[in-house]
Amino acid sequence: MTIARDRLRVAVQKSGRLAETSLSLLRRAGLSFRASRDRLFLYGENLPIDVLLVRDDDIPGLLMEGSCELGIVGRNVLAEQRLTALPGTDAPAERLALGFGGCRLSLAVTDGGPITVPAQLDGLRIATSYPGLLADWLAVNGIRAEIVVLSGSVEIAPRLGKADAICDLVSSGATLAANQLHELVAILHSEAVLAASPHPLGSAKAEQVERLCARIEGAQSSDGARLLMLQAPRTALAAITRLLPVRESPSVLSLDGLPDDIAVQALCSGALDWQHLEDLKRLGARGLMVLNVERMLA
Ligand code: PRT
Ligand code: ZN
Repeated sequence: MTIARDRLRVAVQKSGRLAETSLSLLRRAGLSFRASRDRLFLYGENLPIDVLLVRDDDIPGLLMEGSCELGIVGRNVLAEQRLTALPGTDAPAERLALGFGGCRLSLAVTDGGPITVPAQLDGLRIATSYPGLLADWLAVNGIRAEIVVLSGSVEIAPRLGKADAICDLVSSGATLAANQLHELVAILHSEAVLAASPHPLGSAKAEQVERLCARIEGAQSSDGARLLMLQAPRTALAAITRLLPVRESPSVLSLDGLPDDIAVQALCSGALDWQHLEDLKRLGARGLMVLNVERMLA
């Protein structure tokens, strides 16, 4: 099925943990928007790309029915949808990992309780909002447990006597600790991902998707990227390169009238603090300059 709609549509969480960062990522990819009156739609002003603001749980369904071509959603939601979808239906695919909204889906048990390893869950009850992912993990690990499906407040199930363990999202671990629970094992590592509709796209839209993905990757890689420029004796190059948190091979240029010297341009990630610069200077570098990288395109 080819989708008959000219503009690309990206589904994004309306409010919640992923909402703000998802929109700021799209803005950093160069998109600008105008909100509709009902605030459910953001019209792309400079590219034929609109944003639909929805609940995160609705995003896989919107991709499957073809109402949106792309969506930003937790891998946990996407993977659960894939495992619980009707057989024969095409599931949306993860296109890019986006590096925010990090968390893990973990099995957790009561502090000081008898369960210390997952195998001891055999024959017990586990409360979760992720029955698909939990059932899959239990099957792979040969554990037969009863899955108690809850839509929220999973962490209080053991105290209410509804379950012997839980399987829930954890980020800092504070919620588990506040409920006298601790992690046994993480069954899925999650983060926000760009997911794509399984439906084939026409060439114009496919091109827009590629363009947006390249821009998002560029926006991600320019985060924390610095360009270091310096001059140094040619003999110091190897020692200088060893000191740098380089992302790729530095460019080495010759200097007019100075055959024994070079200019180096290196794309670096992470901190390039005063100590780094002083260490480079000690190796003979001079004219050191660190520049923030505004935009990158691979
Ligand atoms: O309204 P809508 O349905 O859109 O939002 P929602 O309430 O279902 O989702 P939301 O905004 O809570 O989470 C959206 C996505 O953020 C999730 O699908 C995950 O991919 C990701 N994410 C990252 C998290 C967490 N971290 C997280 N800590 N989602 C939920 N939690 C909850 C967890 O369920 C538990 O209750 O936070 C609690 C644990 O946090 P810690 O820090 O105490 O460990
Ligand atoms: Zn939700």
